Amino acid sequence: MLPGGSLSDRVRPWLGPALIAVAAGIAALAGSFLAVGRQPAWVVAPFDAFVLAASPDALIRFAITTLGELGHQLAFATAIALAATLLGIAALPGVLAVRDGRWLTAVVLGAVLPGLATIGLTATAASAIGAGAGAGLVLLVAGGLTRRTADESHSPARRSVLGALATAVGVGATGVLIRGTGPGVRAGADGVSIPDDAREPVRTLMTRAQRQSLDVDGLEPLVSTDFYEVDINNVDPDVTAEDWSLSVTGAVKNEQELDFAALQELPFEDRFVTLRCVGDGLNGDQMDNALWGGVPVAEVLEMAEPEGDRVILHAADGYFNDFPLAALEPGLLAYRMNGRPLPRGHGKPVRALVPGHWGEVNVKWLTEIEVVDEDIQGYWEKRGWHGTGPVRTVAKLWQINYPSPGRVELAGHAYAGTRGIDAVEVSIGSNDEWQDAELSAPLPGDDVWRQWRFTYESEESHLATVRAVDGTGAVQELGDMDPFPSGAKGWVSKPIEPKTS
Ligand SMILES: Nc1nc2c(c(=O)[nH]1)N[C@H]1C(S)=C(S)[C@@H](COP(=O)(O)O)O[C@H]1N2
Ligand SMILES: [Mo]
Repeated sequence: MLPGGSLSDRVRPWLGPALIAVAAGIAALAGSFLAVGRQPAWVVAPFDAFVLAASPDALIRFAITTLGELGHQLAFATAIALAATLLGIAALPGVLAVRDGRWLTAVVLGAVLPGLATIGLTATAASAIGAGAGAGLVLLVAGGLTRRTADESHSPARRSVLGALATAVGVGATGVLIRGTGPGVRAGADGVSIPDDAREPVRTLMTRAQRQSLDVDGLEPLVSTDFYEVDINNVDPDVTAEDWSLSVTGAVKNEQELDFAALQELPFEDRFVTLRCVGDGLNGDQMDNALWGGVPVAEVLEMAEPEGDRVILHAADGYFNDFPLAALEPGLLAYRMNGRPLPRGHGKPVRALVPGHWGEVNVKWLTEIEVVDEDIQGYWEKRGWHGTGPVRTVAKLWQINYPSPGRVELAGHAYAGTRGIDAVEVSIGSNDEWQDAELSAPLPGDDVWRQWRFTYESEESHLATVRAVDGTGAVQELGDMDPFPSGAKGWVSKPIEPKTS
């Protein structure tokens, strides 16, 4: 007999138990999901954090700039595979008991060990009970089918392996059916609708944004309907207002500790603020606007009396970022968004908004403002990004319409942080003749985007290019289109194919 043959003879008896263990692992993570949903207590969450911590920076950068959402999904799939493997290993003593025909022992071990592993990983009883029940159910089915076939070889029969896998799939499908696959709460899906119980200033400002939005087919209005989300988590922190507090520490005269009730006592402001990620592609869509409500950071800083000139903002997900205190001073501690409590995906209960700066310093799930007098490296700086400063100027070309033969409508949004947008210019065909686009009337605020629209006649294929001019008169920069490391530079160009009939 060939050596390969004998090897496969030695491997084969283990294949059944291994598959049952994998099924138990999958059912455990599915049971945990069924019990707690896509929450930090889900047993996959700690694996997700591990995958992120263990990934080389270059890989993370590639995932963010090149793969985008797919990068997140790959990391997530890795976390799920790791969780299933570890929980499967935990279930292995139970699986071996199935093989030995000790059904009851199998179910008890198969439930208790993955349950204990889950308690250890998440410190949450509900999650552990879900995991234990899922894995236990798989062993119950596998054991039942093994016993009934009374397999002489004591190797689990094919039907018990299939039964185990089917059970795992069943638990998983039930979880997805009941909990859905999205994040705990879909943020901003109904962002633009004004809540019935909206305060009067919110109603007025949101109505104004609706009225001032240019009427262009397919173009996002001035308050984003689907606000982008960028963060280091696949499972976002879930911090309740009751559990939240903010401390102001470090180089300050009076350290502060503020709970949510105390924050709500302080003066409140409604502000339109646009955010853009430094990783956003030149014509990408990681740029959005909302009406935020919260407390000016200055209120809290005044009580603390800072004695340093830089701050580190810390968050519940371990994220942190450092930048000049002067940039934070005009900022907002936001706890409302478009007339509703701040959604989980955008930093519930409180996030920082830093006027005119790249998204990454707008720390979500904010827990601490640490004043320092030295320059340290924040989360993304350690990974090679330079995204703690003011945003670059950009005009997006997000919509191309052909309303009638020979007629072309171009439109998009333009943003330059606190410099504001003075003009958007369009060039048709060549880059030496620029014409002014129509702009939406400015919304109140120092850090808000504008929409632009340009309509013209043409019957030939050509290239259209757009660029913005900021409030200081500076024209949008040309340069490296790659967002890494300090934001995409360049002008957006698109091929235009007018309808001729
Ligand atoms: N705690 C925390 N805050 C964070 C991040 C994060 O990963 N963790 N990501 C930052 C980045 S890179 C961006 S672009 C903005 C995005 O905010 P949004 O998800 O509300 O659009 O949040 C910033 N704040
Ligand atoms: Mo970002």
